[in-house]
Amino acid sequence: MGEIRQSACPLNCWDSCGFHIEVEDGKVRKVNGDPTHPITKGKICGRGRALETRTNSSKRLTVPLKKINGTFEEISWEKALEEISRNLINVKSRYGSEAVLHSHDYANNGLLKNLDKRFFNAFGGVTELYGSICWGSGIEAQVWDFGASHSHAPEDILHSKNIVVWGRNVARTNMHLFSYLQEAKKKGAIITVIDPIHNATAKLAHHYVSVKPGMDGLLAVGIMKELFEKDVYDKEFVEKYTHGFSDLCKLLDSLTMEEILDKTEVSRDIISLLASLYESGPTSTYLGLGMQRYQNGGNTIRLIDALVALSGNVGIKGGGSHFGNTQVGESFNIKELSRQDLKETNRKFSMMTQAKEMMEANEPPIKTVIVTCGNPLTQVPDTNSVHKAFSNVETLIVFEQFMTDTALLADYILPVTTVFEETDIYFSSMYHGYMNYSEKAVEPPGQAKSDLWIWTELSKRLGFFDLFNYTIDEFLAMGISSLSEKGITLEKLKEKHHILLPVKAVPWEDRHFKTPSGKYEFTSLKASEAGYSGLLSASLPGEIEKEKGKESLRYPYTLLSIHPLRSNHSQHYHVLKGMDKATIDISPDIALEKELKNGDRIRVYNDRGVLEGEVKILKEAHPRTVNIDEGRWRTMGETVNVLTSSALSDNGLGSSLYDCVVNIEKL
Ligand SMILES: Nc1nc2c(c(=O)[nH]1)N[C@H]1C(S)=C(S)[C@@H](COP(=O)(O)OP(=O)(O)OC[C@H]3O[C@@H](n4cnc5c(=O)[nH]c(N)nc54)[C@H](O)[C@@H]3O)O[C@H]1N2
Ligand SMILES: Nc1nc2c(c(=O)[nH]1)N[C@H]1C(S)=C(S)[C@@H](COP(=O)(O)OP(=O)(O)OC[C@H]3O[C@@H](n4cnc5c(=O)[nH]c(N)nc54)[C@H](O)[C@@H]3O)O[C@H]1N2
Ligand code: SF4
Ligand SMILES: [Mo]
Repeated sequence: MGEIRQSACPLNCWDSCGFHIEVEDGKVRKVNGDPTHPITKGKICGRGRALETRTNSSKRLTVPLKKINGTFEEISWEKALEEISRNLINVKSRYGSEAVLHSHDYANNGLLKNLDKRFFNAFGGVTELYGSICWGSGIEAQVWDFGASHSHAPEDILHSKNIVVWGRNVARTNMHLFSYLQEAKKKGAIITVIDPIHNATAKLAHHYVSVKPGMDGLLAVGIMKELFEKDVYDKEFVEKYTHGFSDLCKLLDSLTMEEILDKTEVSRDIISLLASLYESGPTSTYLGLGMQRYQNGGNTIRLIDALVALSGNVGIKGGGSHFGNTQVGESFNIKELSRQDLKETNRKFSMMTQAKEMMEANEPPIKTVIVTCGNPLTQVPDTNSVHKAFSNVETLIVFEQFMTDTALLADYILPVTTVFEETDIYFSSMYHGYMNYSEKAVEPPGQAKSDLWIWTELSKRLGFFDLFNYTIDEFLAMGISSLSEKGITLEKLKEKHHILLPVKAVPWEDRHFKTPSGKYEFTSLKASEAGYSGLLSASLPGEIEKEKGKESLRYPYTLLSIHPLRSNHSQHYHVLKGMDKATIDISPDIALEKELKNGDRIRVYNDRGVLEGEVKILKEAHPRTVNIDEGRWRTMGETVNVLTSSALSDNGLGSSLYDCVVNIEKL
C-alpha cells in the first residue's frame, strides 16, 4: 500500500466528500473515503473512486494543441500563450472586451476556480453567463420566498417525523442523504417519495407517489386545499411571519380538487395521505432539481415552499424545504477573489440560450470564446444550435483534461490538471456545510497545468500580473479571510482537513427572512420589483402542455434526461466500460402501446433532433415517460441534449430540460 494523503472530491455533487488517497511511485493508486469526515464518514461513490481512472487515463490531454487546417497539432505553451494573448488584445482593441465570451459551468467545486472571474474582470469585463441550467429556477424561487435558499444541517433529518423526498433521486445522486434516510427510517420516520419514476430511493420509502411530470406545484396546491378544508394550517406563522396570504387563498379557491386530480394524475386518497403527513410534522421536504427544469419550474418550487410554510414546517427542527444551501458558498470571500470592481463592462448572456445569443450578438459580435470547467457541446440544451454557434466562432479556446465534444471544436486546447495535481479547498452549496482541504499529491502528466497557472501566465502578457502575483496559500487565505473572525484560518484547515463553516443548522429559526418585507413571502416583492407579478400561480409546463393541445399529438411522450448513476454528467463516460451504449428507458405503458421489449432498437425524435438507442423498460413510471440519462457524448452516438429545449423557466434563471416532448419509432 502506498502513502495515504488527504484529499477531497471536486465534483459538482450534493455530497462534497472527504478523500483519503493512496499514492505510490508518484501515482494515485486508489481513492477512498476519509473516515474522519463528520458527514461523509469514509463512504464515497463510484464517481469519486473513478477519479483515479480519470487522472491516470492514457486519454488525458498532455500538451497544448492548436488546430491547423482542421487537424490538431502540438504547440509549445510559450507559443500558445503568446498567440492567445495577442488574440485577446486584438479583439479587445477592435471590438471591446465584451467580444470575448466566457462559457463555463461548475465542473469543479474548488475555491480557486473562482479566479477565472478575477482574470476576466481585470481584462475589462467580458460577456458572462447568468442563470443556471442546473438549479437556477429553484434558487431564485427560494430567494423570492425566503430571501435565500438555505438547507438544514444533514443530521437535522433525525428530528423529522415524516420525510418527503420530492423529485430528488437520492440513492443515485446524494448518497449521504440516503444513509441519513436509512437511519431516520430505523428511528421510525415515515418516508415518502414523489417522482414520475419509481427509482431506487422509492424502494426505501413507505409511500411512493407517481406524479405527472411538471405538475408538482398543482399537487402542492391540492395538499394545501386539504389543509385549509381541515383547518389545520399554522395560523400563527401565517399571521405573524408571512406576506401575501390572501393571494395564496385566492389561488387555492380558483382551482377545484377535481381539476387538480385530473392534471396531476394523483388520486384523492394520496392527496389526503400527503396532507396528513404535512399536518403531523415535523416534516422535512427534500426537493430535487429535476422538477424545476420545466418552464413552470420556479412556480413549482414556490408552491412546495408555500406548503411547507403553511403546514408550519419552516424554521423548526426536523422541518425545512431543502433545495440548495447557498449559505455554504456565501461563507467565502468570493468578492475579493473575483474582484468584480475591476470590470468596466457587463454584458450577460443566459446560460441556457448562450448559443442563440452568441449567433445574434453584433454590438459587439462574439469573436473569441474561452471555455473552462464545462462541456457545453454535451451539456447545454439544443445541441444543434450549440454546435452551430461554437463552430462558427472565430477563435475557440478550451481548457480541458480530455478531448471532449467541446474540445473537438476548439482552435486551441490547453491541457489542465485534475484534483490530485493541484491544491484547493472544496465545498458544495447543495447540502452540508463543511469545507475540505486537498493538497497536490502527484505531478500532472506531460505539460498539463492548472487553470490558475494559465490565468497567471496570461495575466503577465496582458499587463495585470500584479493581480495574480500571489502564492496558492495566499489566494486560499484570501478566499477564507471572511472566516477569520470565527477563528478559521488556513493553518487550522490544513491541520484538520475539514471544518464546518458558520452556517445555520436550522435556517429561519428566528423567523427573520431575507426578503424585502422580512417575512416569508407568498407574494414576492422582489419579483414584482423585477417586473414579474410575484404571485403564485397554477402554471403548467410549457412544451408538454402546448403539445397536448395539438390534434395530431406528434410528440405524445415526455422525455426526462436524469443524471447518470456512474458518471458525473459527461465526465466518466469515456473512462468506464459499457457507458458508450445509449439506453432509452420507457414506461411499461409505452412498451405495451408500441409493442417494444427490452433490447429493441428505437429512435427518439422531435423537431430539434433525433437519437437512437436500446430500449429498457422501467419497472414503474408515469405512463407517458421516456428517460435517457444525460451525459453521453456526441461522439458516442449522440447527446440527449440534441432533443432538449433551451427555453427559459418562468423566472428567467433556469432551464426547461425536462419540459420536452418526443415520439419514438422502432428501428
Ligand atoms: N450519480 C450522479 N450524481 C449526481 C450527478 C450526476 O451527474 N451523477 N450530478 C450532480 C448534480 S450537478 C446535480 S444538479 C444533482 C441533481 O440531483 P437530483 O435532483 O437528484 O437529480 P436529477 O437527475 O436532476 O433528477 C432527480 C429526479 O427528478 C425526477 N423528476 C423529473 N421530473 C420530475 C417532476 O416533474 N416531478 C417530480 N416530482 N420529479 C421529477 C426524476 O425522475 C429524478 O428521479 O445530482 C448531483 N449528483
Ligand atoms: N439533458 C440534460 N442536460 C443537463 C442536465 C440534465 O439533467 N439533463 N443537467 C445539467 C446540470 S445539473 C449540470 S450541473 C450541467 C453540468 O454541465 P458541465 O459542467 O458542462 O458538465 P461536465 O460533464 O461535468 O463537464 C465539465 C467538463 O469540465 C472538465 N473539467 C473538470 N474539472 C476541470 C477543471 O478543473 N478545469 C477545467 N478547465 N475543466 C475541468 C471535465 O473534463 C468536463 O469535460 O449539465 C446540465 N445538463
Ligand atoms: S461524486 Fe459526490 S458522492 Fe461521489 S465521491 Fe464525489 S462528492 Fe462524494
Ligand atoms: Mo447540477
